Amino acid sequence: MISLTDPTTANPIYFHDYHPTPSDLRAEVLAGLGKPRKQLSPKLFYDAEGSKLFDAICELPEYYPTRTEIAILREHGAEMAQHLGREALLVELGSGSSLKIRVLLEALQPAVYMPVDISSEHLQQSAKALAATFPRLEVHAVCADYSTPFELPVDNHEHPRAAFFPGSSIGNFEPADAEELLRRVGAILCVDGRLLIGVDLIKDPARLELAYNDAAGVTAAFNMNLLSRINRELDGGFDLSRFRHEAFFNAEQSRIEMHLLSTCDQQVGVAGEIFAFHEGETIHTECSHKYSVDGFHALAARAGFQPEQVWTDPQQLFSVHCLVYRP
Ligand code: AVI
Repeated sequence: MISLTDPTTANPIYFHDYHPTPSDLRAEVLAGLGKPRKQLSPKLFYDAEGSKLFDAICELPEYYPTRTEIAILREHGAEMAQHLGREALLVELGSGSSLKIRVLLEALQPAVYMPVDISSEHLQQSAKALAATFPRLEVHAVCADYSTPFELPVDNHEHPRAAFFPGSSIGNFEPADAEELLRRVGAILCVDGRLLIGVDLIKDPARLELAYNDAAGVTAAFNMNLLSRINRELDGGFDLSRFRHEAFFNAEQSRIEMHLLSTCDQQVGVAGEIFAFHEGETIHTECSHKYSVDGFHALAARAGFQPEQVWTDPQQLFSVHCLVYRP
């Protein structure tokens, strides 16, 4: 553990580096493109350019989840704070949107804030910025991959434990993996710990599809950036004019799927290997699962969580759940 405490701010900031294994881009891409149905993990979207494009997506008029979740947090923050408890130890899985955590920190006033993120730089920056605005807060920034098992660096139980997992990031996991992730979150929270989690709701497919096919083409650029990234980092030969973004709602699986579609028969070299594409073949790049309130409760129950409260917006676009861990 190292201290990042800034002498100009009173509160202590600690940095705990668990040295998460860096993902092997080459191995992941070659394995994904080598599958009979080509597939790449959505984790690969987030290089510097992809992260910028994702921030731009969150501002789009068609992409309702970010704005709607923030409105729910603003409207019901005080009630959420009552559920999570006073003087809590608040773990945030992925230190993503600083606006969401600020709204929650203001309402909750926890004793300890523990952001967990794989990116050391992003984590340290946001921990310092938050510490500066919340001078009573003790901050423990944990550099770890929350999608794999890890333990909290502070192991006392003097504070009620709570976790915050916003943004419907849970939707990017296959339901079985989402269940496994929640089980691990439960192990961190211990019995009676609370999880505040944002989940995008099933709705009119046209509305969903618009959110992933915005008029300005930002989501398309976000998806296509994966090919540019492979070109940049793995000496790839993708001709971007021969692929296009595709996003649609798969009703049977209740998920938006994003693909990169080859518009012709072609061969592409990546890291010294050649991959053949036929016209219309796709690389499946993302699933974004959508849930009903009851459907999500059923998944959470399988992981040992009981529903305590759920808040939605007037149009029922998005939900924020408070779940209690009682396996
Ligand atoms: C990060 N995640 C919850 C977003 C989503 O909606 O599934 C990623 C995204 N993909 C395209 N637009 C946004």
